[in-house]
Amino acid sequence: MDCTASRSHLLTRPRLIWISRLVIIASVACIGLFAIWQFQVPEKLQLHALWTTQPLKSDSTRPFNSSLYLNGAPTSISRENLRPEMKYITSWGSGGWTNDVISMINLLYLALITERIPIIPVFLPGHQLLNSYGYAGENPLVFSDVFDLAYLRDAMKIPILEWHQVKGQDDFSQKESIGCWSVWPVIQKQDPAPRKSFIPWFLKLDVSYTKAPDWIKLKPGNENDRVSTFWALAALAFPATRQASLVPPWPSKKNVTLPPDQHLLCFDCLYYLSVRESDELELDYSPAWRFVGQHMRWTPYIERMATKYLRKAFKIAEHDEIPPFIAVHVRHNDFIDWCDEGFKSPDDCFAPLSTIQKRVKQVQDELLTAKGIDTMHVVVTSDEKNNTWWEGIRELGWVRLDHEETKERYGFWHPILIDAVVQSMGAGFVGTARSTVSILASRRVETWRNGPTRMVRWGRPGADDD
Ligand SMILES: Nc1nc2c(ncn2[C@@H]2O[C@H](COP(=O)(O)OP(=O)(O)OP(=O)(O)O)[C@@H](O)[C@H]2O)c(=O)[nH]1
Ligand SMILES: *[C@@H]1O[C@H](CO)[C@@H](O)[C@H](O)[C@H]1NC(C)=O
Ligand SMILES: *[C@@H]1O[C@H](CO)[C@@H](O)[C@H](O)[C@H]1NC(C)=O
Ligand SMILES: *[C@@H]1O[C@H](CO)[C@@H](O)[C@H](O)[C@H]1NC(C)=O
Repeated sequence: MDCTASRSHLLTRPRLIWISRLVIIASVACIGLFAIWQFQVPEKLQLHALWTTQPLKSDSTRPFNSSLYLNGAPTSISRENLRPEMKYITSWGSGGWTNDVISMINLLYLALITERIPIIPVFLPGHQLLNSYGYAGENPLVFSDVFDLAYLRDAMKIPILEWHQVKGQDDFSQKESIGCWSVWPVIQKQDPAPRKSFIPWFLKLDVSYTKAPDWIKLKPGNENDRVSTFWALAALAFPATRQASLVPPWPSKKNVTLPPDQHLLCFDCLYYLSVRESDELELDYSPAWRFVGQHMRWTPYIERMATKYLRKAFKIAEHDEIPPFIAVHVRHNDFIDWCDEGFKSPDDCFAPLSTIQKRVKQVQDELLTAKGIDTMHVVVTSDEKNNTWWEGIRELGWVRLDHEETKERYGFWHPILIDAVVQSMGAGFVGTARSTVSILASRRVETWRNGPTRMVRWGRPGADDD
């Protein structure tokens, strides 16, 4: 109805007052409802009041219009969809899930400092998992199903695209050739070829790589350190340094040779990146963590799922509050390859439960002293399959999540996704030194919960003794 109709007839003075009152009451109610709604996003999860470090208020209600940064809907060839006046950057994952999450953190930070629009690919199972899990294109995990992309865009104040918005991933999408930089053969010497990844295959990209210059390395000539610096790679995004660094490209699978693309800048591997020292993500000043990683909040979907698993583990009814707890991550299996010489058996190499218990106690004491919070509840997540070991966990009165049917019911990725979210919900955290899973979990607990953390050292008997 047109609001101006019959105006003079309706608006006598007392009516006007009534209407303005109604309008005020309605607005107050709306604002109230909005405030409650805003507040209820975290409340809905029934997290304990301890978790005060809430995310900044997201403007996620405003839909992101990807066509502002693309020509339109996904096209069969990506360059048809890229806008000529804008610049883009992308890269591929090629490791386990956590490694690939770190690569995406690095991609986003590189996008920030080069002022390019990042295009994020899906996560695919890594090479090492291929034999046990069938073919690589199975189970692609979309970044925005796990990470709240609207929140991340707001926090980073940059547009962020995903590949499925750029290029169709159906049978009609075409294989296209593109030139990318290759970092991998520069930062290590065992493998002289570009880093292998299933992502170009998944995206139907036929890549011709150009070997990046030697000066990208943080420690030139040091073969034991694979790190290159953010700004070395960023420099290659600009015309003069790029031009000065060009060498003949390797031919692609389709035997096409192309120099590194300037419109859509791409790298084979962005896992090993720092600004000033190796293993920087663990350190307080890490810009990749501060400008990107800390803003990669979970989607409500995956957070709800983790909460459901926690409730079941603690035997808590659906709407009851989850008590504050200590999250523990114990990494075993292939870490046996990294044990000290002469201690390559699990019992010699990995920390015994008594050591983990000691660290848990320290975190509990710290929480009690600093915040007056009693955290008798302990949740253990691990890649360990040995039931005798888990029996030891149970005897300590600690709980585990029931992943008996997780993969079958929800899919390939869900055990580690749910475990990572649960780890990040701890009031405090105890992890395994040198595990990227533990490193990200401890950064999340420190940043999001202001919680104490410890890393248990391992490699030989007594490795964690002070
Ligand atoms: N469900 C589950 N899986 C785990 C856990 N810890 C490790 N894993 C598995 O082991 C894989 C380790 O691969 P990444 O995530 O890339 O980590 P990594 O660098 O190989 O090993 P880390 O240094 O521990 O991270 C994970 O992706 C999981 O599949 C855990 O606590 N729960
Ligand atoms: C998105 O942006 C495009 C291009 O500016 C515009 O035509 C379109 O109407 C916008 N869509 C929405 C839903 O705002
Ligand atoms: C690839 O292309 C080059 C140059 O066009 C040609 O000399 C070479 O024979 C081709 N190689 C293959 C395997 O087709
Ligand atoms: C299983 O774990 C127990 C307790 O940690 C250990 O003693 C045993 O050797 C392990 N068994 C295997 C097959 O690794």
